[in-house]
Amino acid sequence: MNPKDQTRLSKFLSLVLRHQPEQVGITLDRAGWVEIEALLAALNQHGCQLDREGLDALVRASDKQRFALSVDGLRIRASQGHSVSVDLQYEPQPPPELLYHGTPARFVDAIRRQGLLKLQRHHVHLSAEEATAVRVGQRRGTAVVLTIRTGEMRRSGHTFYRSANGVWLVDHVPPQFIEFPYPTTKDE
Ligand code: HQG
Repeated sequence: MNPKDQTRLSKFLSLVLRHQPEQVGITLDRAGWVEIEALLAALNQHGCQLDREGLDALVRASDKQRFALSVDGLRIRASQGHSVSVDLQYEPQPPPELLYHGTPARFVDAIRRQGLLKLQRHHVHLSAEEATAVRVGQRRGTAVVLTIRTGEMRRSGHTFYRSANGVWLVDHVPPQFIEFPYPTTKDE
């Protein structure tokens, strides 16, 4: 499969496994898993040619390891990013002292007032690497990287989780724990 087709398929798989399983007529279990056989049959019925080998290649190639296979290799789920109601059952974990969040410059004013909100997702997503935060913010415009005092947040009672692919997850980041770069610009 060429890289362009692989990206297109990976995006569609993210859509199905995180947001709209009903698009291909499947349901996820409570922890977000689906039987691979059922998924492939459903995808093929909806005009998406993919076999087990192709799926395995796609899972391996995902730059952010977006998808996880069950230990027995029979089921698959997205590791994070859901809007459908699932409980991924990650154990709480102490975060490093600082984590990063990349956002487009135009959201910064609202974030100063409200902190980081999870909006449609189940959690606010934070990364350990600044470079990752830049990439996330750049998806929608000029990226501003916020530094989050996550150690301090944890000591004040906030619970953190880490997804199978290394994304840090938390319910909300109140503004007092956010360091904003200065000056921030609204230019896009
Ligand atoms: C912003 C991708 C205004 C927030 C990425 C973000 C990530 C606010 C946007 C993953 C706000 C939500 C998640 C507030 C937060 N006012 N804007 N109070 N609080 N925001 O996509 O973190 O490729 O739901 O800054 O790489 O951008 O899909 O979250 O800009 O890991 O695997 O509202 O999605 O991964 O956007 O991205 P999102 P995100 P995948």
